[in-house]
Amino acid sequence: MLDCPLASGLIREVTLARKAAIAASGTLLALLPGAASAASFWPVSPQSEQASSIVFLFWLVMAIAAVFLFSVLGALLFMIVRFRGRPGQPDPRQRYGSLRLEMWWTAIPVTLLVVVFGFMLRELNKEIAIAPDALEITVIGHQWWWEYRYPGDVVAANELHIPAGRQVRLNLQSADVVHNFWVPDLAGKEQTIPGTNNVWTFTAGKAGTYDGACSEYCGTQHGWMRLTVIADPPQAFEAWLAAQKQAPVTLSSHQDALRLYAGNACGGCHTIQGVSGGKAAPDLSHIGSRTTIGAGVLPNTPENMARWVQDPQAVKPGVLMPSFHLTDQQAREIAALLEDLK
Ligand code: HEC
Ligand SMILES: [Cu+2]
Repeated sequence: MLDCPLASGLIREVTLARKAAIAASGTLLALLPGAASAASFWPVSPQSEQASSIVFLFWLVMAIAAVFLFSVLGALLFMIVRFRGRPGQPDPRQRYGSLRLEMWWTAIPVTLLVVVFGFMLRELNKEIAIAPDALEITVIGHQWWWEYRYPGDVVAANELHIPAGRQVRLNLQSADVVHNFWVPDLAGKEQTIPGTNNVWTFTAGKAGTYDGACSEYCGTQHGWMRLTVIADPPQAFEAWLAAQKQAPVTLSSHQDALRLYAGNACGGCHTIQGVSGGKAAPDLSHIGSRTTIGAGVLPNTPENMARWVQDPQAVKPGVLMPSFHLTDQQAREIAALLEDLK
């Protein structure tokens, strides 16, 4: 039988399919720890009223869908077994159209949609209500990082500090292409569109750190356009804001680094308060106090800072910052300066 080309071909196919299935399940297992560590992207762990609204709607629709899924599958299974063809049986009576049935299966979905729409309107109204004491922050999406502008000329990047328990009113804008601001535990997604101001509000229920990301493809490094929201207790937030207004004090001990900073025209793109006023790139006045570099691509350590400054194109290919081919020594000096800017 194995001489038959069709049969041996089939056996080969089946063996291949089995191997592929085993490989695929292995990959899935390997992915599991990764899936677990991405827990904060699980949409069902809301930490704000707004995210709770979304989760409520999510479960409502899931529940309705589950009821229908199981009743349709159950009915199908029943029919398959109960009315299966038996030997010698004639064809069953055929039916063409039934006005009564068609009315039912139009009326039920319409009612369901109206009910879901009603709930959605209720939640939406909560979502867009702006509290009188809301803190207004302008969020500007850039390829591939986030700029935040607070009242009182405070500018920060990538890590958004907010006061816990107080509503924030974000003005979402873009410097280049469409991006999408998304922090799953705190709110739904909202776009940043060039030339448009999209208002977005949420209130972090409790202090904590919440992961987010750009969720609309915006160019090669879209995947490294992460963001973090840090909800501080109100007093800690005020202290943070006050500290941001202070120009860095340790500049004088980094004269060589400042010369390199000027010589490589870093200040044409970057701001360091009291040194340069570039607007095209993240404000570096307090870069030393951020936890990551390059919108999440590297943890902020002195070694990583030197790596970034020396060759950002190697760390985040395509990034809109040129590599300056600095020597190791030069990169370390600039990194020491930057790490000191708390
Ligand atoms: C042509 C404009 C430009 C110049 C010149 C430039 N950069 Fe940048 N830089 C950028 C951009 C854009 C980013 C944001 C990259 C990203 O995250 O996608 C950046 C990011 C950075 C970051 C990380 C900031 C953060 O918040 O994570 C550091 C540090 C940095 N640059 C230092 C320097 C230094 C030091 C120089 C000079 C040697 C320099 N840059 C020159 C455009 C520039
Ligand atoms: Cu983006």
